[in-house]
This record gives sequence, C-alpha cells and structure tokens, in this order.
Amino acid sequence: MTQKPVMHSAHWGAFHAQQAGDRLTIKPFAGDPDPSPLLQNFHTALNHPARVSRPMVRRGWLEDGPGPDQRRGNDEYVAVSWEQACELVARELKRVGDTHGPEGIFGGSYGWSSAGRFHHAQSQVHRFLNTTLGGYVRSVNSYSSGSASVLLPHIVGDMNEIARRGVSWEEIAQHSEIVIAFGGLALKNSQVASGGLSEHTERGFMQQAAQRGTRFISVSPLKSDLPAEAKGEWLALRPGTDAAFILGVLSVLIDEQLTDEAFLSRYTVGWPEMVAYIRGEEDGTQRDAAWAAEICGVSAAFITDFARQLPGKRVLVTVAHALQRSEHGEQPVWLGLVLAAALGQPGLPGGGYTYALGALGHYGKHHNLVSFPALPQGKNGIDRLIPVARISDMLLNPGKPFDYNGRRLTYPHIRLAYWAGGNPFHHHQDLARLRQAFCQLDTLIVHEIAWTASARHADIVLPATMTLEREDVGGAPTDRHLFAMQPVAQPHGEAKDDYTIFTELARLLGSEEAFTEGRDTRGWLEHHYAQLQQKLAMHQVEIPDFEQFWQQGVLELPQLKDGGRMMNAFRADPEASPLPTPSGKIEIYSATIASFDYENCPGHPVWREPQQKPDADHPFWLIANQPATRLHSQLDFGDYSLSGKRDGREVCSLNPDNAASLGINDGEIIELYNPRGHVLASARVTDSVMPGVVQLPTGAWYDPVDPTALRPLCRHGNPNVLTLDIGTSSLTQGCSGQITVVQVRKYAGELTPVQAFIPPQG
Ligand code: PGD
Repeated sequence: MTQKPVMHSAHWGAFHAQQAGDRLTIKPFAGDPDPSPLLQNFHTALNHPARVSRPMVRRGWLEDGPGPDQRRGNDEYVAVSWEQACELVARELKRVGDTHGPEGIFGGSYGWSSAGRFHHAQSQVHRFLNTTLGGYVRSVNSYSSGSASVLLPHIVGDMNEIARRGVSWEEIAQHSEIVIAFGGLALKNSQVASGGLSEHTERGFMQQAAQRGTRFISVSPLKSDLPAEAKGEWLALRPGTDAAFILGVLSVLIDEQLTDEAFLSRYTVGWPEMVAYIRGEEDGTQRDAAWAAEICGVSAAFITDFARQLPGKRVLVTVAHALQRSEHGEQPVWLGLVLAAALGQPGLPGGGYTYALGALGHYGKHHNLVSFPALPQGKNGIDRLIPVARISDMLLNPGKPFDYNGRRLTYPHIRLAYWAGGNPFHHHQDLARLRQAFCQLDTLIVHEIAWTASARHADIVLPATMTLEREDVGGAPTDRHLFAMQPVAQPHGEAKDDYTIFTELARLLGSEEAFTEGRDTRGWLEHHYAQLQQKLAMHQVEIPDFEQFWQQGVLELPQLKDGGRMMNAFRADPEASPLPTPSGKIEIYSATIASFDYENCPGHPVWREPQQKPDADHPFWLIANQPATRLHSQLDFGDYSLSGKRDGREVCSLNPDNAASLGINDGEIIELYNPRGHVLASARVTDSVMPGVVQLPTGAWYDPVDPTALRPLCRHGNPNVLTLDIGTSSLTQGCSGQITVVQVRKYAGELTPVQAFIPPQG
C-alpha cells in the first residue's frame, strides 16, 4: 500500500518520505540547497533483515543468570515476550540498585541516536535512571571533541562559543583572505549536524569565498579533505605532526619580527613563555623551521615561506575535531589559537581562530532566538563520572585512580550497563579490549533498531523503533527550521519507542508518574511546543498553534546573528568584555593547567612525541576518519553505504607508491594489522592519500571471524579493531582513535563473506 508523503528529519537533512511496500521514496526538503546523499540510506531500512524484531535474551544470561561472562559476543539469543523481557530488566535493575546503588549502574549510553528532540535515546536513558533508580554513573564529553571541549574553556572560552558561535561562514565568504584549515573542511562532515540540519550551505559559502579570492589551505594527509569548490591548496604533513608545524611557523614569525606584539600584549597572557619554549630556553631544544621540518616531512624552506605569507592578511585558523582525537590532541588545538593570536587576528571579521569549522553542519552558523526544549533529564543523585572514552578502563579497573582535568578520580565498580542510541563497538577503540571490558559486567541491556555488534554483546536486547516509525519534533538550536517529524511507517516487528519501553519499566519499578509526568509522546511534544511558544511570545514573536504546525510540517524560527560574538566583543573592549578564562584573556600559558603538573599537557602548548610511531613492523599511519556514505555506523546496511563498498567490504585507500612496493592492485583484498588485531578491506589505489598513510573510514559494522580471539580479524573493515585505547592526555582523557600504526599486506587467508547484517541465531 502506498501512503501519502510526510515530513521527517534526520541528522543529515529534512525530507518528505513516502512508503511503497518495503521501499521508501525520499524527496529532500525544498529549502535545502545541497541535500545530503545520506538520505538514500533510508530507502530499504524499514524492514531490513538486520532490524531487531523481537525482545531477545542471551542464552547464557537467561540460563545462568547475571554475572561476568566470556560468552558475550559469541552466544545464541532466545526470543521472549515483551512482558517477560520487561520483567527481567526491571528485576535486574532492582537487584543491582538494591545491592550496589546507582554507583553500580553505568548509564552514560553515549551515542548519536536519531534526530528528534523528544526521542533522543540518551536523554531517555538518563531520565529513566534518574527518576526510577536515583541516578547512575555518567560519562562526560564526547568522542567528537573530548579533548577540545575540556581544553578550550581553560584557554579561551566554552567550545560552543568558538565552534557553533565561532566565525560565521558569511564572514568567511566576505572577508577571509587565507583560511588555514588544519584537518580540512570536508563536506562529508558538515553534511551532518546532531539534531538536524535543513540547509547544507558550506559548499556554497566556500564557492563564494573562493570566487572572491580566499585562499583555502587544507592541512591533511588526505587530499579529499577539501572540496573542489574551495579551489584550495593541499598541504600534506605526516599525520599527528601539525603541532610541530605550527611551532616551526611561529619560530619564523618570532625570528623575523612578524608577530603582532601589540595584540599579544593586550589580549593574551603567556606569550613570553611560548617564545622561551620555541627558542629552547626551557630545555635547550630550539623549535625552529628545521626542527619542525624533520618531524612533519616538509622542508624548512617551505615552513619559512609559509610563515612569511601570513602577516598583514586576514587569516582564519581552524583546527578540526580529527586533530584532537589523537594522543596529545590538545596541542594542535591550542597552537592554532596561538598562531591566530600571533598574527593579531582574533575578533576581526573573517579572521582569527574558530574551532572545528565544517566538522559539523552546526559550526559557523547562527543560533535560534529560542530553541525547542529538550526532554528534562531529572536529577542524578550521585556524582560519579568518567570521561566518555575511558569506558574499557573503567570496566576493567574498578577502584583504580585516574587523572582528569585537575581531579584525581577513581573508577567505580559497574555491574550493569544500560545503552540506547549508541554503538560502542563502532565508536570505541581496541574492540578486543572492549569485549573483555563488557565481559566483566553482570548485565548489559541494549535498546537497538538493528543487530549492531553492540546489540550482539548484550544480555537483553530490546527492539527500538527507528525514527521513521514514530512522531517527534526535529530542530537543532542552529537550524532555523523546526520540523514536525510525522510517522512514515508502522513499527517494525514488535519494536517499541524507547519512551514506551521506559514507561513500562518505570511502571514495574513503581515510578511511572515520576518518569512520564502523566504525558504520552504527543503530550510531551505539545508541552514542549507550548514552552517554545511562550518563550517566543516574550520576544513578541507569534507562532501557530501545535495542530497547525503539525499539519504544515515546518516552521521558520527567528535567528540571532551571533557568529563570533564573544571574540568580537573582547577585541572591541577587553576590559568590559573579558574572556571567561582566569586572566580574562587568551591563555597562551595557563597557570591552571600548569598547576595540574601533567607531563603530557603542561602549562603552555608543546610538541610531545606520541607513543605510537611508524616503525619497521608497522610502517604505515592508519587514518580512521568519519565515513562519507553514512553517519558513523548508522544504517550501514543502507543503499548509499553499500554503494561505497566493494563486494560488501569497506574500502581502504593507499598511495600508488606504497601499493606498488607492497604488490597490491586496486580492488584486491588487503589486510591491515597490528598487535590489536587484523582488518580486511578492498584496496583503493589513489594519489589523494599521501605516501606512508592508509585511510579506512569508521562505521563498517564489526564482523569478527572469531569474536573471542585476542587479536580478532574483522572481515568487514572496522578500523577500531586496530586503534589504541589511550586517553589524549591526563588533562582531557579524550578519545585518540583517529590515527594508529599498522602493517599492510595482500590478504592470503581464507575469505568468508561479510555477515554483519545477518541477525544472530536464536
Ligand atoms: P552511531 O553509529 O551514530 O555511533 O559513535 P556512535 O555510537 O554515536 O550509533 C548510534 C546507534 O544508535 C546506532 O547503532 C543506531 O542504530 C542507534 N539508534 C538510532 N536511533 C535510535 C533510537 O531511536 N533508539 C535506539 N535505542 N537506538 C537508536 C559515534 C562516535 O564514534 C563519534 S561521535 C565520533 S566523533 C568518533 N569518531 C571516530 C573516529 O573518527 N575514529 C575512530 N577510530 N573512532 C571514532 N569513534 C567515535
């Protein structure tokens, strides 16, 4: 039966959808100038065989009860009724809550989930655990920006001010002369924004800027990190060496007296310490262009010439999330700011420093005057936390102390983890270690729309509806359109909304009223809409009533033109509008960070050798970056994601010189390996990757031939089998999964088909 088209919205765009049998027809929102091809992943998603159809319980857990278990990831599943499943979950939550308190439950539940404001799965988990069990051990920060979001408040201000409200794309199109993009400005990243994105404008802005003469310089090992429309230059440094490059550039600016000393003395603290470090007055090592050249793999003459071209120009420096997602990832973020300050640019139109421009569709945009409310999460009765990427460390080391942002904390002893809306076997590093960590739990409960590897490691899997099967409101705080997300289809199989599942569990645990406040989904949507209406009315803005909004499907909200507001005000009057740092200025030297006494992140930016470096056994850098054909691991079984694979396997790009010396031809199956495991992929030979580097995107669902192997072989191409599970530094403890070192060879073993999308036996 063909339904009539309805409005809906995803993290990668708004659209009209119409169901015809098992297939969806998708028409992008008419106001989107450059719709994302990721929309194609919806076509066959609704009733795909990979969907979870019924509540399932792992056989070992069902038969032997809760407890640490090495069978996780390698067990059968038993279908149970919803009634039975909810009783099992409620009983187990009560057991753990009564015996260990909220300290025994990990409810971080990290993940992107889907785009609706109400059904945001992580918020649902948090509200449920707060209202029924009094709280949970939480996680802080994100895999995206775990390092920068902790560092930036120490040295300049809140990350959102520097990224979302940083220098706007309009200003760049109108004013920037040189944009130095450390990590590039790939459109595959900006086509996505958490919460939704109705207008993809980055391509147009880059085109406009390039036509006016802006010089875009993409500093990256991958040529593809800058779109052709930017007509830019590609500067390929060795992965992870951007901090050394910037130090080399600064040394030229200092030696040739090209720095803006008036700006530095009025608006910053710590420049003398930085100069002393660069000149080697601290330790005898001079960080000049020749020193930097050795590390980064470009010549000293190039670095010198590069530096000389910057003074006197309207220069914007931006540093991508990717650079801080590696060991010592704080340093390039900090040094990018120092470079902008040394050139005297912060606060000038189209100049200065902006964090992670283009890393998400939110950045360089404008905020709505009023945002659509999010689901209140209630109050967490305990204050136990981990930086999000320390999940394996926590589960493997209960009671062990660790450092984080000036605090000495200890890992709690977690018995039960509750996950909805995330895929740790996509997002975390060193997946064999992660499996060991999850094997320590008494119980792992997962709500999932599909049989991801995370679901396959769970003890209880509850089938969740996907966004297309329920109503919601879509709208990120930086998107001027608010969307009625109308249901496109009936729920798949026995799937239920996360909210409905939690309502039933709350009822069994005697907390239904506290969890629901007497509202169903429609009740919450109307309640939040009324709050939006009231807040807008205070600004004399009227919007239609909920029913009318729901019928028309979309509403335009007023926006603030607030790009760069913090830095502009600071430049205009640093005394009246100080930055929210201890000194009120840009902190090139942070006395606060220095006081923590971390060797791996001292009081001013430094170059530190990473513990991972190519050597004879593992001569290649692996870049494990964001995929172009899906958001993270979401809908990896979708049409567009599959179109990017070869024979169902992920594609790994390598340089023609390396391919020739390894005897590898385009299209052959290669094996990437290191002490943590092995990964198969189809080789793409391309000169858009610098020599010595191979690139394998994240997001192919983990598909180990033997899930229990200490060094597993993933036949599908998940690079997190290979990445190292270490924090970026003691200051931020961010995820460092962006780069690692590997060996590469033509695969000579037995080749079995990818099985990631075949549900487990049960
Ligand atoms: P997603 O694939 O978005 O990945 O990690 P994240 O866990 O967010 O997972 C979302 C999951 O939610 C999917 O499995 C989807 O099916 C499920 N889901 C969607 N909607 C719903 C719903 O309504 N209810 C429920 N219950 N489930 C739902 C992303 C993370 O990976 C991030 S943000 C980054 S930036 C990191 N990037 C890298 C990287 O660059 N390199 C490496 N090596 N590793 C990374 N990991 C990180």
